[in-house]
Amino acid sequence: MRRVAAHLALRALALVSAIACLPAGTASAQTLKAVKERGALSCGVSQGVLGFSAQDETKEWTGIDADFCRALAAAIFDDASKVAFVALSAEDRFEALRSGKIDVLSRNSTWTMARETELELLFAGVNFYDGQGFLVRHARNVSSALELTGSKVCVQSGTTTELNVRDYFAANGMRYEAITTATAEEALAGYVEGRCDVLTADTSALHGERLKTPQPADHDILPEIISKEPLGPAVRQDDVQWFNIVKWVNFAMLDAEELGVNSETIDAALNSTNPERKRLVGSEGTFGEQIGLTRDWAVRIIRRVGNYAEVYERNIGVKSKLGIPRGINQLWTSGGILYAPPIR
Ligand SMILES: N[C@@H](CCC(=O)N[C@@H](CS)C(=O)NCC(=O)O)C(=O)O
Repeated sequence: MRRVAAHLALRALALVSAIACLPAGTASAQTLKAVKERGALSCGVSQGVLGFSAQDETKEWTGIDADFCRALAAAIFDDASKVAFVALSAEDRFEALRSGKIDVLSRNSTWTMARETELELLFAGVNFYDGQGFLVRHARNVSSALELTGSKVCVQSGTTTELNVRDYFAANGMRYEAITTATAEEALAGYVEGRCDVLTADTSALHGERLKTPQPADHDILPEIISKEPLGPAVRQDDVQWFNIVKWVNFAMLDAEELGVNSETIDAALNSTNPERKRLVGSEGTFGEQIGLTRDWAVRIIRRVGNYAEVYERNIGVKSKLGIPRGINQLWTSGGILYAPPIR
């Protein structure tokens, strides 16, 4: 009896020390393995926000968030097409991530404290600094949001938008009636069909929604930006390796822009003697291996998807249909606030 008890105690001790000796992160490093075994990344996107994640006429997903999914797939598989896009409403997105239905959420989602503390998620960075605005008919003759008292405001549920509009009207002592809808499509229909006289959303999204109205030129985005909406990819809290992969894929695209490395100059960059470029492309150091990827992880991203500027310009930049200038989404070296830590 005593020998059995001693044996059990020894086994328990061995188990405890085995767990204690595991390198940090190993026990939870499941997501990358699961993605590789599945052969595709499961990436949560929106149901259709132009420039961010929306299907084009050929059902191809486009936008900076869709391209971020592709950048992750490129880093992992050296193939940007290995993405299963999962379209999610604002209400459903976080549960889809928490339950494991998706590996990462790349869907115009604002990094807030409660989404990390209450929903137990982690934002891996910011790929667009946005802010909330208002769209109104030009014919209404309004030039400031402070003139909107008494308005019916269309807004989507499950968003920060819904909370900010409440704060804004209360703070300014103004009345309004919220017409809350489950989808962006219904919110826009409510606005176009006159059930509400104002549409509120992230300003970048309003540019896209305006393009969907019958006469875009008949609608104005008011000058007030009433909130901070740092948008970026989110992951679960249980896998530090995966968190680092998602975080550094975003940073690599920004660092590549800063170092002047893009999809056209990537081959030349492989022979660069500049120390920062060498670390980016992996001709020096083992940074990719350290996050569970390959030495050429960033090369794969840049070659197959592009650096941040390329992704921005083709999806939302001034030459795209949306035509949104870089503004604060310039790199810090050009007067903006995008600043990625160094690869070193
Ligand atoms: N950034 C805000 C708003 C995000 C959001 O869901 N905006 C709506 C309004 S444009 C949207 O993307 N709808 C598209 C959809 O539900 O698929 C948040 O994270 O709560």
